[in-house]
Amino acid sequence: MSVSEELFTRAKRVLPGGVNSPVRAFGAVGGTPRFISGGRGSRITDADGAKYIDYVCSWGPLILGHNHPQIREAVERAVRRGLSFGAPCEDEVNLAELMCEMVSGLETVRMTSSGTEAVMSAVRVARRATGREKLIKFEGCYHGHSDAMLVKAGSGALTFGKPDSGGVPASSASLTLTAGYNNLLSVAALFDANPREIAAVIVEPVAANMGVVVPADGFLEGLRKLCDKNGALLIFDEVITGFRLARGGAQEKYGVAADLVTFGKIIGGGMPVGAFGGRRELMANVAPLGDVYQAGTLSGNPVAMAAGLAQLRYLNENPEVYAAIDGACAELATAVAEAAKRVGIPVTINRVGSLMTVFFTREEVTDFGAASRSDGERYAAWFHAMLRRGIYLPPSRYEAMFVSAAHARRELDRTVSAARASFKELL
Ligand code: HOZ
Repeated sequence: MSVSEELFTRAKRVLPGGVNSPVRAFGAVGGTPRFISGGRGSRITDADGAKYIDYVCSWGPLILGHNHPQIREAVERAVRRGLSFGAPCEDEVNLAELMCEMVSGLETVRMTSSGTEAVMSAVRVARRATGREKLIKFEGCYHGHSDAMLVKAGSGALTFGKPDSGGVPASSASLTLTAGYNNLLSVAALFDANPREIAAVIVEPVAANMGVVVPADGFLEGLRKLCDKNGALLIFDEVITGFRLARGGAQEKYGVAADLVTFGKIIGGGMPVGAFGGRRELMANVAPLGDVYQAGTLSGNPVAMAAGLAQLRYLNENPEVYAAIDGACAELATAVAEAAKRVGIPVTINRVGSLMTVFFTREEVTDFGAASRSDGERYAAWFHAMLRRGIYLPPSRYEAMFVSAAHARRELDRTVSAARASFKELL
């Protein structure tokens, strides 16, 4: 029995399903999850000592790779000062200032401990500001696990075939209306059917929790117009895209301004952090300024703030990182597509910047329907064939692959040759 197998056996006795977040259980691909003992650069090592080139990168925050020296040193310095105060600290101001400098339209932010909390609170602000209760989200988009967002949700919910969660009161789910991603007509129809009732439209500007799905030309602009026309707020969930697609995230890349933006793990450099923010007058609804209650002992935690600040400072001072990781991911997507073509395996690869997904399908994947028609069994077989060759992919076809600044020529070449051999194994 491997160490990971032993640990998983023990874990299943004390953790539901042996994990603390469902996708990690390898339920969609089968087999035993690898328990990770360390990471450096693009590589992780499991409890049995096996090394992998990692394309999960903690689901996105590790844009500079694992254990980046500048972030580690910032954390070490912060730890020496203390772990948590439950009181304001300087780095939360520094981080908030830097975020507002990097993201246009962001005037005030509130730090949280996760993206889930950030979304939950942004939605509350939108409801308060508009005096309306209903929300529009998109089928296959994932915005964390608050009650209102577990309606036709992506990510782990989709991976385990439960886009609508148990335990969510029907009354709260009924306030969340779902539209089709890239389908503006479906959004317009919901506005028409619910006049002056929609508080906000929330969207992943690049969907990355049903696999990567690219926003069609005009989709995000169309949402902006529909929200303006109907007096609703537009919330961009940039938990994955924020500070990854560009310094200013998807808003900068696509030139569309949201009213409220949510951020996640990337602003913690690997530590548990989230945030939501937007225009000053909207955020003035948040306690203690306004009556939208939102709080957290570990919000603005000094160690997490130090890590996030070090990472964002690096990105701000070295903007060439973006061109480098986008180029690396583009090259990878092209080479993997060619490898599949050479052996006659139909794949559709969706990529935006340093995010990509390999869908086993002949169809274009522009929405949840197409993503779900891709071949999940083939993905699972490919996942394991790659894992055996030392490449760690997301253990679900409904998640994104993340390329970091530490994925250099050697890693890309190794990944492509592993992909070639793995595709052949699927024949
Ligand atoms: N839902 C997360 C990815 N979109 C996975 C979280 C985790 O398992 O760490």
